[in-house]
Amino acid sequence: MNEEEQNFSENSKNEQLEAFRSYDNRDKPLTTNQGLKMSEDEFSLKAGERGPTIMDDFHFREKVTHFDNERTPERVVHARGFAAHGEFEVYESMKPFTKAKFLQDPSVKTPVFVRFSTVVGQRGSKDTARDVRGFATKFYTEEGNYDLVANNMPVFFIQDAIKFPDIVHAIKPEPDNEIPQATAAHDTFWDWVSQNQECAHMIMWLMSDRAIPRSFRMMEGFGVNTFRFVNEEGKGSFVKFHWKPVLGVHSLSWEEAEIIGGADPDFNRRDLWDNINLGNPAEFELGVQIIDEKDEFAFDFDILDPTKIWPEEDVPVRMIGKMTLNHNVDNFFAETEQVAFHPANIVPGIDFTNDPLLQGRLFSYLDTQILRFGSPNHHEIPINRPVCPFFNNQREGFMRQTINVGNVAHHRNALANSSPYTVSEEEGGYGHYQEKVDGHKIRARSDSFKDHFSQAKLFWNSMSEPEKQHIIDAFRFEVGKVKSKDVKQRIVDMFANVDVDMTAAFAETIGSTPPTSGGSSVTKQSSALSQANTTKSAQTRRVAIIVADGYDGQKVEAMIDGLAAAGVDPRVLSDKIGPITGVGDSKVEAKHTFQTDASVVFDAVYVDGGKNADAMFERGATKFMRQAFEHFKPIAASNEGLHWLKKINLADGVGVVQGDNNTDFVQPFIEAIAAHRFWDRQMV
Ligand code: HDE
Repeated sequence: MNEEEQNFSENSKNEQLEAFRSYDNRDKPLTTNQGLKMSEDEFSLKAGERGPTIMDDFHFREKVTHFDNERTPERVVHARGFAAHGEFEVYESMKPFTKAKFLQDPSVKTPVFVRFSTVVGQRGSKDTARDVRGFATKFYTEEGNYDLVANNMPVFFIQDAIKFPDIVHAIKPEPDNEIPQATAAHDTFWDWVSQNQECAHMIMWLMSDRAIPRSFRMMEGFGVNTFRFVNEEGKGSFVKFHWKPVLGVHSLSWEEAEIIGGADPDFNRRDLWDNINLGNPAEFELGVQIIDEKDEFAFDFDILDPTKIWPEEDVPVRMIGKMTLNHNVDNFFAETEQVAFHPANIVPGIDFTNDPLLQGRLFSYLDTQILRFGSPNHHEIPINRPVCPFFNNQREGFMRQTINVGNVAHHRNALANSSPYTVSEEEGGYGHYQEKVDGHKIRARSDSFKDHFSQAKLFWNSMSEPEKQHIIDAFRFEVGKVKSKDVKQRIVDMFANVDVDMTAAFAETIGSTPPTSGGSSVTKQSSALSQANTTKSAQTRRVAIIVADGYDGQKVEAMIDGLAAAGVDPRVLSDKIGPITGVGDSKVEAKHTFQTDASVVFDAVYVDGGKNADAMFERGATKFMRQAFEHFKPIAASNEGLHWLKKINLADGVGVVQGDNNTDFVQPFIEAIAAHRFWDRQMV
C-alpha cells in the first residue's frame, strides 16, 4: 500500500482542492497576472486627459483580453447545471458481485461530486422547464474516478446512439429563429417523436410529473444503461443503478413550474444551495438491480434495451449504500462548469455491456470535453483530477500543467526500466470482461428491441388518478403548441397504441381526431413507478408564516417552534420587511414580503393575522393564499387568517388545517406538509 492509499478518506478530494484555492485577494495589493503591482485600475493610459488610449497600456490589454475570453462553450446538452460535494458509503461488501474497491468496505467513505442539470435549455434558462434532469456523480475512488452519469428517468428516447444528434436537434430551439427555449412543446420535437416510435415509453415519463421535480433532493436517479458487475473470480452479472432520495420523489404542479420560471428561475439550484448551507444535506441511497448472466433472456423485453425498465417487482432493487451531499462549491465555474463526466471513467469490477446507447456514449463524452476545454488535458483541472496518483506517457497539449521530469515518454522502454509499467488484474490492473462476441457486421435493430408500447402502458397503468390527469394535461399543452395538424394527428395515432382513453382525452383539445380503437393489452402495474407511493416527509419544506402587527403571539410562536422542531423551514412573510410585533410581547422578523416572494416558492402556508391584517389581506395575502390553494398546498389558518380564508371560501378545502378552537393544530399541519400536495382538492 503506498502513502496516498493509506491517507484515503472522504476528505481526500477536499484536501486536494485546497491546494488550488485562492483566499489571497483580501488585504492584498492588486497586481497583473505577472505579479506586477499596479498604482491605478480605473483609468486607462491616455495621451492627455481627453486623448486616445495608447498601446503601452499593458494592464488594460491584459485585463480586457482576459475578460473577452472568459467564456468556454456550454455543454451541447445539459448546459444548465448545479453541483455539490459529498461522500458515499457502502452498507455491506458487494464482493460476491463486484471487486470495485469503493463497494467493499462500509468503514470507507468515498468523496463524490454530483452535478444535476436540465437537458435542453441553455445555461441561463429556467430550472423548472418540463425536461429530463441529469444526475451525474463522480466518485473519487482509490482506484481512480468512477463516473455514474445518470438521469432522473430510467429509460431513454432512443435505442441507438447514432440517433442522438437527431433527437437533440429536434428538441432544441428550432434552427431558423432559435425559438422556443428550454421546452419540447414545438413542431420539430413532436415530428421527431412521431417518426421514432421507440421513444413512446420515455415520452410517458416526460409528460409525467417526473419532468418537473420539486427539488434535486427529491428526485430519483437512474443509470439507464445496463452495466456489468465483475467479481474477483471474473464472474459477470448485469446491473442497473438507481439513486433513491431519502426525502421521497416529489414534483411541482405544471402551473407552478411555469410561474416559478419567472418568479425564481434558479428555484432548484437555490433549494440545493440553501439547504446545504442550512445543514440539510441531500441524501440518496444507491440501489442496484442485478440479473445473473444465465437469465439474460428470461424476460419479455431485452435487458440491453435502454427504452425498457426492469420492473422492480420482477428484479428487486437492493439498497447498497448512501450518498450525502453536504458541501457547496467555492467557485461555480472552476467546479460545476469545468467538471467533465464520462461514462467510460470506470474502475475494476464495473464494465460495459453491448447496450447500443451505452456504446455510443463511450465515444461521445471524451470528444465533447475536448471541444469544451480545447484540450486533452482537462483531467488536470482540479475538479477532474483523481485523488490517486496517475502516471503515463501522455504529454503536452494546450494548457498542460504537469511538468514531467525526464527524457522518457515512450512505452516500452529500457531507459526507465519500462516504467510506468502495466500491472496484472490481480494487482489492480483493469482487465476487460471477456465476453464472447460473434456476429455479422450489420446496421440493424434486434427484433427483441421492437416492442415500443408495452412498457409505456405499464407506466400508464401504474399512475394514480391525479398523475394520469397530469399526463393528459401535459400532452394537451405540449402537443397543443404544435402548429402542424398532420404532426398532431400522427402523435394521436401513435399514442393510441398505448391507451385509447388517455389519447382521446388529449386529442379532442388539440384539434385532432380521437382514436376509437387500439391500445396495448398490458394490464400489469408497478407500484414503484407512482409518486403516490413515495416516502412522505415534512423535513426541509419551506413554509410561509403570514403575520401582521398584533398577531396571536402564542399561536404563531407555537407554530414556528413546532415546525422548526420537525425540521421544517418556516419563513415569516408580511407586507413589510423588518420586525413584526405580536400580542404578548412576541416579535418575529419578516424577511419576505408579497412583493419579494411569490406563493409558488413555498411548500405550504400558515396565516394568522393581526391588527393590520385587513390591509395586508387586501394588498397581497389573499392572492398568495388563493394561489397556494390552487396549487394543492397544505394551508393552516388562525384568527383573522381563518376569517379571511372563510371569506374567500377556501377554509373547508381538503388539506386546510383550522387553528381556532384547536389547541394542537401544529401536528396536523406538519402531517399535511409531509403529504406534499392534496391533488384531489376541489377548486372553488
Ligand atoms: Fe449524455 N451527454 N448522452 N446521456 N449526459 C452529455 O457530455 C450523449 C444519455 C447525461 O453534468 C454530453 O459533458 C449521447 C443518457 C448527463 O456534465 C455529451 C447519448 C443519459 C450529462 C452526451 C447520451 C445521459 C450528459 C454533453 C446517447 C442518462 C451531463 C456534455 C447515446 C443515463 C453531465 C457532456 C454533466 C452530457 C452525449 C444519452 C446523461 C454530448 C451521445 C442515456 C447527466 O457527451
